[in-house]
Amino acid sequence: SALTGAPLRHRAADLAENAFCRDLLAGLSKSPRSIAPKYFYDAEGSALFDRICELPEYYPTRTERRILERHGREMAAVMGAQAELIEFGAGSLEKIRVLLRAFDAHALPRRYVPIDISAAHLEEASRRLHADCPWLQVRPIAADYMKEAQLSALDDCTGRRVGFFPGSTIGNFDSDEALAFLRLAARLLQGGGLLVGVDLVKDPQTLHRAYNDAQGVTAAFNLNLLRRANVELGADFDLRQFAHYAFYDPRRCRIEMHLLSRCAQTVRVAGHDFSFAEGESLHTENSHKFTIEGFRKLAASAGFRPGPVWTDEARLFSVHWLES
Ligand code: AVJ
Repeated sequence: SALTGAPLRHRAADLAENAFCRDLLAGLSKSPRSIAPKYFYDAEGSALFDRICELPEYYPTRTERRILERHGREMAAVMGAQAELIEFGAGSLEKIRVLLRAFDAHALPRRYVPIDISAAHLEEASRRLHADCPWLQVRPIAADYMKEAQLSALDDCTGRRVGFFPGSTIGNFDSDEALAFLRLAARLLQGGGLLVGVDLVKDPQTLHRAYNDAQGVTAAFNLNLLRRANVELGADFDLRQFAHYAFYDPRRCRIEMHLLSRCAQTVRVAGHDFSFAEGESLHTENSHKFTIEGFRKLAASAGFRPGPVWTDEARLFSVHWLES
């Protein structure tokens, strides 16, 4: 077994900078202004997200890890032996280590295929994982997993496919996108299934604190988007003139993150000027929270058969097995 070379970079992934430029210009041109949260994850943003996961206030990562530790054997059983294990938005490849420990030596996955938009971070993490688990074939794919055209490398995965989508990344999507992703996953994983982590609706204070940490790491993560625009697109955002703003909207069951302009100012991005009024927002992320039943209904409407669900005692977080 081997780490099969450098990540297969789809041409479109090499053009990620252009996609960022195009989407940021479009997002700044509309009202209200917004940008997709996938652009948080350059090298610096990925490192900041890893720090968020360690924060005392940010319960999802730690809670999901405990659920995986406690119920991993049941999860490994439904995922089955010799599977092609595909992870969507794999990040630092930390959670898969927890899941892999739960498999019996004779029932391991055949191969692990992490997909992530952050090519350099993925390459480095894949190398580390393979060094620690030399028995595991690791085949990273640097791609945007929402774009089916970038997933042609999956054609080689001819065995039974099972998916892993932890961390409640699904919460970043609006309901149309979540449905589109689940439909795509159900098709890609036909005959197997998807193990997906889903953050749950809970008291607003716990949610608020998780996105407004005392150390300001989440604020730095949010503001890093502007730093990235300055570095990659030659924009001239003054990071001191924007403020991190995150709140829970209980009617929509979601956290919203914004960057608020601290004053009236004009910013130049790739040759275009954008004026911000004092207090004007750039909406950077939604993070939806679900009920267990609500999520199962969503999965069923996308063509999955919802299976077992695992949670922690406080019901902060859930992990679902969906058959496809
Ligand atoms: C990786 C999308 C699950 O929504 O909680 C963490 C990202 N944003 N703190 C989340 C995030 C601010 C995270 N997800």
